[in-house]
Amino acid sequence: MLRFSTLASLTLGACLALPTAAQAQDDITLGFIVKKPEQAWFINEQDAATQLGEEKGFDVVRLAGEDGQQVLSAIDNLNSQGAQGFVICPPDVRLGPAIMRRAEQYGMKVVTVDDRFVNADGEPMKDVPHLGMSGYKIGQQVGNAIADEMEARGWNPEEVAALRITNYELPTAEKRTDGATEALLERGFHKDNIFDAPQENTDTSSAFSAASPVFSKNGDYEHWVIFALNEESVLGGVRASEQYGLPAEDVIGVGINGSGAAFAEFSREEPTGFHGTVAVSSTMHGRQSAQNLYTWVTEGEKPKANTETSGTLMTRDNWEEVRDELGL
Ligand code: FCA
Repeated sequence: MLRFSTLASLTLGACLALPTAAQAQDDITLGFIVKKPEQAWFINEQDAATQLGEEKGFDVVRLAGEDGQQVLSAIDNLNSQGAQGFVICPPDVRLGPAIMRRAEQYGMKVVTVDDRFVNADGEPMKDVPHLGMSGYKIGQQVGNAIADEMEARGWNPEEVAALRITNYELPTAEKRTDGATEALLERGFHKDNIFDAPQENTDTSSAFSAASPVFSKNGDYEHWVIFALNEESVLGGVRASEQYGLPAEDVIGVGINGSGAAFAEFSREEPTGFHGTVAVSSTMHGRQSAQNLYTWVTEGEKPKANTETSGTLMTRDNWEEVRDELGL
């Protein structure tokens, strides 16, 4: 009796084990690592990827990678969870080669979102599929939106200064502020009236610190325009202009992203110097990059080397409409 039941349970165990093992082969786990896990843009990207996973039946592990060490631990962590690959917006694009080495050790597939890896020569790592904004074009939209609003307010370009918050270590940031600069110059902005505030990071506090001294050193200008790689940074500039004592009607800040940071600003009772932002669908960025990786893992089809997305100007007047159109 004892023997029979042992045998029976062994047989039963083997039967149960079979489907589990077969299923394990189909189980897909993908990581989604972001450089700024507290920013609405990245929360939304991770949410969208998680949602796609729920629809398609794969797991998404959301991780923070705020510096190189944290990214490498995140990859180790993913490996211990059996992940087949990950989407990443790296904290520093120059970490690309180190990140790829670690991922290759584990046989993981990698796609980048938003910020594209560069190699030791500073060139994009073209063999790692990427999805990101069309930085220069979106920058031009920013410049034109500022120029339109300057005209609407009847400002004389001679009396207008620009606070350009820059981040030249991040190629997409450089393209965005270059695009905005070119558009402004084409629209008659005075080159000598542009003042740089190099930020150390891509967030509001680093922009605020970079911007404050620029206002105090250039007190002669009546009107200011503000642009940067993203709206978080433009908001840092706007907060610095307020602290310096500039009224909202003398400031035109235009950002990029169209995330919760902009919605909160547009929802304030009184308008601020934050005039608008070029909104891009973070929902689409998160969903599409996860989809690309999933297709690669499950069907072996490597995604396109580079996908560039476009944007729509969002202001206090239309932000809810644009938000809904972009599925934000
Ligand atoms: C960069 C910026 C983010 C967002 C993203 C698309 O990573 O830091 O704010 O604009 O590109």
